[in-house]
Amino acid sequence: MPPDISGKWILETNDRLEDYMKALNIDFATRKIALALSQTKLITQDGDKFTIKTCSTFRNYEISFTVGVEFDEHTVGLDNRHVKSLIKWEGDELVCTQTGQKANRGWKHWLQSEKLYLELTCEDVVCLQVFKRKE
Ligand code: VLZ
Repeated sequence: MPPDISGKWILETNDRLEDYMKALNIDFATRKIALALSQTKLITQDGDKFTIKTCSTFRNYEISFTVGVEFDEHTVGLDNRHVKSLIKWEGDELVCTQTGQKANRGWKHWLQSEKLYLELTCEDVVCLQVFKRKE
């Protein structure tokens, strides 16, 4: 059984988010706002079907997918690119590959000591976010 990452998660720490946003060519103003704000992840998980909502007071971003089924992702409000996204379980890690203009792009989620981890990768930049459960 894969781990259950569903729930409401609040950002606790952020490492290299600005570099990740720069690698995606996200503009200066958006980067400064995004860095200053907290983020909340709202995740629903029903078997292989997921919805992940990344929420802030500034902007929200949502994806829905089925594990193992590639889909067209348009990163509206982030870098506004079109990528082909494929998400799979690799052991206990939920791993996304985003194929498109940017090399080595993707993310992974995993649980570790009650925390939700997210590694966001683009080119040579790896951003690490740690979330804790929100009551
Ligand atoms: O999450 O890829 O949980 O889509 C920076 C946010 C990047 C800028 C966030 C501020 C990327 C706007 C989130 C707030 C919405 C991401 C995936 C894994 C699911």
